[in-house]
Amino acid sequence: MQLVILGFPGSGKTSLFRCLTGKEEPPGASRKPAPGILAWNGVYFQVVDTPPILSESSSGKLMALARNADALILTIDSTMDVYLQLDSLLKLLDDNRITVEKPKAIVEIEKRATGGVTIIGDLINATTQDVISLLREYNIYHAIVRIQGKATLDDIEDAIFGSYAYKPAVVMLTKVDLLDGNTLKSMAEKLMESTSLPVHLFTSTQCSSLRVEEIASYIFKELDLIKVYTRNPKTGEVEKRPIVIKRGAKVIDVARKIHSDLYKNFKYARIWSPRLVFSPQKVGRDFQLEDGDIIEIVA
Ligand SMILES: Nc1nc2c(ncn2[C@@H]2O[C@H](COP(=O)(O)OP(=O)(O)OP(=O)(O)O)[C@@H](O)[C@H]2O)c(=O)[nH]1
Ligand SMILES: [Mg+2]
Repeated sequence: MQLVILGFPGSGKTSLFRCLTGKEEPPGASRKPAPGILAWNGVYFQVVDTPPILSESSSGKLMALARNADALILTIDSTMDVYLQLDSLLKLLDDNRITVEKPKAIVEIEKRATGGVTIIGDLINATTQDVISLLREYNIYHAIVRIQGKATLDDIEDAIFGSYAYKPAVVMLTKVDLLDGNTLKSMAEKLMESTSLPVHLFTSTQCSSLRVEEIASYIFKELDLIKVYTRNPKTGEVEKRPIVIKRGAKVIDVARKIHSDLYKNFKYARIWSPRLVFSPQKVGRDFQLEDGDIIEIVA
C-alpha cells in the first residue's frame, strides 16, 4: 500500500511525513520523493514525501507518482487560501485523469482491429446500440468495453479520452497551531462542507494527535479492502501482518494468495471472529471473509 503526500511549497508535507513515519528528512525545501514506512494494524503503508507542486507544466513526475499510489494525502496550508489550494490540487489531478471521488463505474475501452463492439458489464439509461453509435462518432468501430459497476453513456464518452484512475484522498489542513481557535473552527467546518473528502487537522508540534486509524481505515473502506489474519495450525500463532484482500473475498481466495498448494489441496478452514456465534467455526471454500477475521487453512 502506498500513500503519496501532495501539496504546494511549504504546505507542511515533510513535517507530516516525519510524523507519519518517524523518519527524519533534511530541513528545507524537498527536492526528491522520499519513502518511509507507516505501520497500522500490521499493514505496512509506504508513505512518500514529495517535492512541492510548482506549476502545472512541471508536475508530470508528481502526477505519475500520484497515479501509481494507492491513495493520496493532500496538504493544505491553513495560513494561506485553503480553497484555492484544494481546488488547484483537484484540478491538476483531474487534468491528469486522476479522480478522488469514488466513481460509480469504471469503464475501460480496448480498441480492436476487428470484431465489432462488445460490452462486458452493465449500462444505465443506455442500450448497446447507443454505445455503438457513440463510439462511431469517435471513429471507433471495434472495441471491447469493460464496465465495473453501472455506466451511463457519459461515463463511456469520458472513457474514450482515457480512463480515470481513482485514488482515495484525505485533506490535511496543516499548521493549525498558527490560527486562533475560532478561526480554525469555522475554517474547518466550511472546508468540510465544501468537499466530500475527509478533512484532518495537523500541527507538527502535536504529532500524536494525528488520527492515523481514521485515515487508514478510510482508505481501506474506499478501496474495498479488508484485513485477514492467518493462524498457524501447528503453533496456534496468529500472524501479526494481515493478508490484505478485496471485500467479498472467500476462504479459497486467501488460500490461493498464500500458496498454490493450499489452494490445490484445500480441505476446510477454521475462522475466529466475534461476529460468529461460536469460534472457531469450520467452513468451506466459499465462506465469505470479513475484516479482522482470523483464518486457519487445513489442506
Ligand atoms: N507553526 C507550524 N509550522 C509548521 C508546521 N508544519 C510545518 N511548519 C513549518 O512550515 C515550513 C514548511 O514545512 P515543511 O514540512 O518543510 O513543508 P513542505 O511542504 O515539505 O515544504 P517543501 O518541501 O518546500 O514543499 C517549515 O518551516 C516548518 O517548520 C506546523 O504544524 N506548525
Ligand atoms: Mg518538503
